[in-house]
Amino acid sequence: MARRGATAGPPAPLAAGRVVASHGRQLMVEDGAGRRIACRLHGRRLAAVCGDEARWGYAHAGESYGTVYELLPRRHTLERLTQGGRAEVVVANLTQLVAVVAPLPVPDWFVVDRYLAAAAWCGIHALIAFNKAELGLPPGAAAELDGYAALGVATVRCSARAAPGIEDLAARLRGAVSVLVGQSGAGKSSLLNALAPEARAVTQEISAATEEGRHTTTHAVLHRLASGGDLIDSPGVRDYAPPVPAARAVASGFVEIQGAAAGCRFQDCLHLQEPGCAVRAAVDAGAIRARRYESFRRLLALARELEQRFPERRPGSPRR
Ligand SMILES: Nc1nc2c(ncn2[C@@H]2O[C@H](COP(=O)(O)OP(=O)(O)O)[C@@H](O)[C@H]2O)c(=O)[nH]1
Ligand SMILES: [Mg+2]
Ligand SMILES: [Zn+2]
Repeated sequence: MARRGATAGPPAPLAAGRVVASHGRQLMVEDGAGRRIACRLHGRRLAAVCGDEARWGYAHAGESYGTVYELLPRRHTLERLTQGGRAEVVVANLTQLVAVVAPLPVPDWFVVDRYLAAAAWCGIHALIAFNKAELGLPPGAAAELDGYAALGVATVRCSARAAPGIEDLAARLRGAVSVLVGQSGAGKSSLLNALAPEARAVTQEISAATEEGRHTTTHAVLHRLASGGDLIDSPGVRDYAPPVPAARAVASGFVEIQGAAAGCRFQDCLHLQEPGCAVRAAVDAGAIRARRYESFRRLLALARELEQRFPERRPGSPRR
């Protein structure tokens, strides 16, 4: 059953573009001039995410949508752990992660730690934006933010509704490809709209082109900021978990635990009940925050659970 044009190869030459939104097989691609072109993926083997660099063209003259024929190798990717224990790429080619928290919904600092660990594992910079700052800080938030600042994590207090702070955030986004992550309702989309007022219209246009048409953020969308930098808004996730490395490497997601671990008696110390553990000693002495240590223990438990459920993931086993 010969389809028209089925045997035709990709048109030459292909143009370079960047995937700014992806929804199933339907994409929005931005070309070098900043034009957005609705595209489809060629063939079943390609799978694109927001931030992917693509090579595209029009399969037939006069067609209203383009076709992506090729995706270039990804540099940094933000991934999440699926129910089935697999790593799923959320966005590609980002350089910075912005964990957004707010007085409401009540911050889940364990989720913040999981995002920070994910950023460390994928080798990108991370910062915390405390949004809705005009509502004031809920109990415990100041201590948490000070704790992160002491670890060298930049924390910006800002508001999508009031001026102070948004300039600080804009300055930190300049020259970076950043993704806004965090609990649903923290104000990610509102921050994007405050930083790029045209984003609302662009988001609606993209939703229409990639069907849906809903107002809540259902998939990641990349926007260029007039103040400099690219910003990706992502849907809120109730319970983000990163693909954890092997149990022994989990500490590398926690800068202060990694630092203290050099003093442990055993090189393969997991920092649980081992004698001579410098990490436990630092927690007992208050030099490492107990809540951060609890975060570490939860991710360590997840790593061990995954090693049980998926023995092929164990270090030394052939991957996947
Ligand atoms: N008071 C206040 N409300 C905000 C602020 N930013 C966002 N909101 C509100 O918080 C709710 C969730 O915002 P939204 O941007 O959709 O959150 P998202 O799920 O993280 O994208 C909306 O009702 C916003 O109007 C802020 O800086 N101050
Ligand atoms: Mg949103
Ligand atoms: Zn130890």
